[in-house]
Amino acid sequence: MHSVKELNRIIAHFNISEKAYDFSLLNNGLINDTYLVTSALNPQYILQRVNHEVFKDVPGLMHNIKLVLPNLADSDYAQIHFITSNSGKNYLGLDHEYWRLMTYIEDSITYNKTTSEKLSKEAGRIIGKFHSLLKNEEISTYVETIPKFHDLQKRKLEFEQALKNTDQERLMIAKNAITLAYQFLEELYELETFNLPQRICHNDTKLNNILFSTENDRALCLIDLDTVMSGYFFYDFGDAVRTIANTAAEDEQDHHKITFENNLFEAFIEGLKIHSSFLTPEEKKSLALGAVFMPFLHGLRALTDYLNKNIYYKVTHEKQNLDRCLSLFDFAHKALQKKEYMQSVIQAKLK
Ligand code: GN1
Ligand code: MG
Repeated sequence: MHSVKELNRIIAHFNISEKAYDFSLLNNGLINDTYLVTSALNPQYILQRVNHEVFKDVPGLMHNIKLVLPNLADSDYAQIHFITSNSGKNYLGLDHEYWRLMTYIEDSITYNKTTSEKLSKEAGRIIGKFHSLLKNEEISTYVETIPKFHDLQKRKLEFEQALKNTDQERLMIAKNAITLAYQFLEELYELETFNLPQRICHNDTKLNNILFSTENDRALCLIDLDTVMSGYFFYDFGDAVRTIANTAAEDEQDHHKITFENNLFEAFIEGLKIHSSFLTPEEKKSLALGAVFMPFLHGLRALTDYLNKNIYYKVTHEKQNLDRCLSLFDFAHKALQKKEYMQSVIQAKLK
């Protein structure tokens, strides 16, 4: 946590009018530090310190954001502007840290979970919109800022490395989760057999990365463009489904509360349908398994981090990564039971 004095010193390096600003920490992300910047009680900007332990190539990441934004300039998609720093870049490098300043979109809100079909449908619509605006992007002009970010083999290797390095106590406590991880790995190899196009993806399309209007519940745009780079559409699909069809928190310990809600899933597909003409038949076939894959992959990463003593994600308690893993595995299991159902909904609606 930075002091107001420090934050004012940082913000002074950006091309904005000089005022005394106030800052409040927004606690949603697990990686970066995000502050809401206000003046005279009015929200004005979002200031972020980018975690360069996680994002090893911040200039590359900001290059990707610069490339992607003009494509998203559409009357039906809200625009986020990055304020230039006094060196003319869309970020500031200062004392070995990286900062960026973005415009605040008024009358907007994010949700960690929802039971609303309207919001679920809107989430599907905006993700389809994002992809249809980017469908012609030249993949090779984007930097792969976290190589193989959602690659199963990479995450499996990291998990096995963590198993070797961890202590006996953690191995005992995580015993169930480790057994479950190996069972899922068997299930998911099928995904590697699909022939899918690489796309510029958001790569972190959980519900709380979608901005909604407070006035009419319309989805405005996707936020958190840190992981915009190449990927497969089922990544963005699966990340959305795991946070929309499931109304429980990512680290919910009471697994009875973790459910796969058919009505929210169907509403999401209804919304996606509006902008789904870019999808290939093979991509459509990959989606149901994608909704199992993404919660599993995030669960595996959380388990790996638990075994590594919480060096990657911010945690509020020692076992939070393990709780997150078990909750995500539980949802992955519930999604797997709905695989045929998901396939039939997708087939019927995304023609
Ligand atoms: C991390 O910090 P945040 O919430 O934007 C993670 C995502 C996970 C998410 C879990 C770069 O994102 O992959 O889905 O936590 N981002 C990175 O909620 O690892
Ligand atoms: Mg993110």
